[in-house]
Amino acid sequence: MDQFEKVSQCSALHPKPAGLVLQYGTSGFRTNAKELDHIMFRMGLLAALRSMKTESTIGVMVTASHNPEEDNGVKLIDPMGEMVTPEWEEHATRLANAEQEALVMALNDIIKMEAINLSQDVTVFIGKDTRPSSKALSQAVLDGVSSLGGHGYDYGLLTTPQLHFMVCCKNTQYRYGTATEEGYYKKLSQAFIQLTKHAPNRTDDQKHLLVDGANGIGALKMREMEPFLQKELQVSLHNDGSHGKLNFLCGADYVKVQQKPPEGIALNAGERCCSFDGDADRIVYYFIDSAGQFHLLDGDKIATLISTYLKQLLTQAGLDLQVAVVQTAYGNGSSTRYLEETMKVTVRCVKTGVKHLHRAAQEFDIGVYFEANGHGTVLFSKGAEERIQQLTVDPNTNDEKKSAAVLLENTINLINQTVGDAISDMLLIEAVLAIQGLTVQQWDAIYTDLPNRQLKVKVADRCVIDTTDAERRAVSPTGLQDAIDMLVKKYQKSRAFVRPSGTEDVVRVYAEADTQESADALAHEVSIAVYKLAGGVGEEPKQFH
Ligand code: G16
Repeated sequence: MDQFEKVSQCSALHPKPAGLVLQYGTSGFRTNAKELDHIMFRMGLLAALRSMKTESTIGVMVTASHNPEEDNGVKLIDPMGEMVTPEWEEHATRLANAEQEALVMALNDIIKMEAINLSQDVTVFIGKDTRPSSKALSQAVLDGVSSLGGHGYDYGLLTTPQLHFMVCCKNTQYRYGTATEEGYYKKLSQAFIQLTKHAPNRTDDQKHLLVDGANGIGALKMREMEPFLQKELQVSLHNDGSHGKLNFLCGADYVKVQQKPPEGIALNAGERCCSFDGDADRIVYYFIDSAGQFHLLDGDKIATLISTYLKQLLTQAGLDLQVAVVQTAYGNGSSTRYLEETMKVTVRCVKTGVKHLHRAAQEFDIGVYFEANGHGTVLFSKGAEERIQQLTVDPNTNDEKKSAAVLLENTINLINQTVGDAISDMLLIEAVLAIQGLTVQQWDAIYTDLPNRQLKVKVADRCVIDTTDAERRAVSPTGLQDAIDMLVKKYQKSRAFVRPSGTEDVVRVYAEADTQESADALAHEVSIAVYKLAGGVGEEPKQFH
């Protein structure tokens, strides 16, 4: 039987519902798990082709991250652990939407377009999150890989960033680390322990952290990692999946959007707490002050903390490397102003989706990228890493410079440069706070966020909204941007934008202004404009409570 016959036969076991069309979104395909069996089989096929084309190991992660438990999705991982390229996203959409009888033809089109040598070996690493649907869906991926004669390795339960890490380790012949979970835990924990040696007098309070695991995979993996940390970080794990529902009233997305602590954690005033999302690639920090007020330290505050720390070390080491911060339209206006005006770092604004931030960050010596929702990491160019490394071994370097270079080297080892990683980011933040002797309150006080609000609007077809200028302006439907401009003018220090979500069937609305009341009112008014001008369905949007 030739390969295509085998694909035909196997795909009949994973049939596509006729007429169903799904788009490759912000981070891959994502929808109700019941609609995904054929998508997973086909992404197995695509990963096999990508492996042939790149002559490398490719990753496929079965997860819907922050979405509710009944959803699922798939993220494809390229050889260096980054997201697949835009051209291959198009191939993914074509393959996903080919009707059953046209699948082999669609496959052949990609093979021809990419000039793929079908005799090439195929290796695909597969991971999954804790959703009940993930087991069967990852089997569908494996079926897709094997129907093209490839080897699929099922690593079972993993966080998304662990799989990115392992793919990168494998393809760099283990220069990046060992391609196992243990390799991941060892690399990160050793770097963390080295860094905390520079903060020798940490108290028990400083070593203690509350973690909300979103009832997801991050909680399981945090528990596995704890022994490697040798009590240098003592975690109280909540929402660990033992009873609550995934992402329900907890997790990074809930905390960021609702601007309140998750259920399932009793917070004492001043206690440091962080929340992961469902696949542990996002993190936000927060605390309650003595007056009971909630303080959120989101991706913008994380980017500020880390870039300040890196800039100080570079100055101390005498290295003239350029640090830039990459944000999206959701970046709080105060953070952008602080970064540009006070810290004098270059700030770049790109479209939502870590794939866009990652590419922009690669253009700098050191690119710190974070979405406000807590999704991000730091990238060091090869040249920057080499210069730091040289300084650690140069006999002519003075002690102060050498010590800064060693800190930078350990910092690089602690960071998962392949993608945003809640566990790696958490350890980095803990290390930076310790080294700089900062409390969470002092970190929070670096600048004050402009009050803001995010809302969702249901419309018949969210694709009617098209945007430009890194999603800050809507070009369709007609009249929507004019309406937003008029509404924004009513408030002080105000800004608002709308964009179709790439992970949920909604339009997202963001507004910020000088007071919370104004931000809430503006977000509500913009939501109504979206509802009226972009085909809203169901009840008219209500103000946030
Ligand atoms: C994914 C992407 C993020 C993005 C988020 C929301 O996160 O990786 O970059 O910010 O979706 O996207 P949207 O607003 O288009 O729905 P995750 O953590 O859900 O994979």
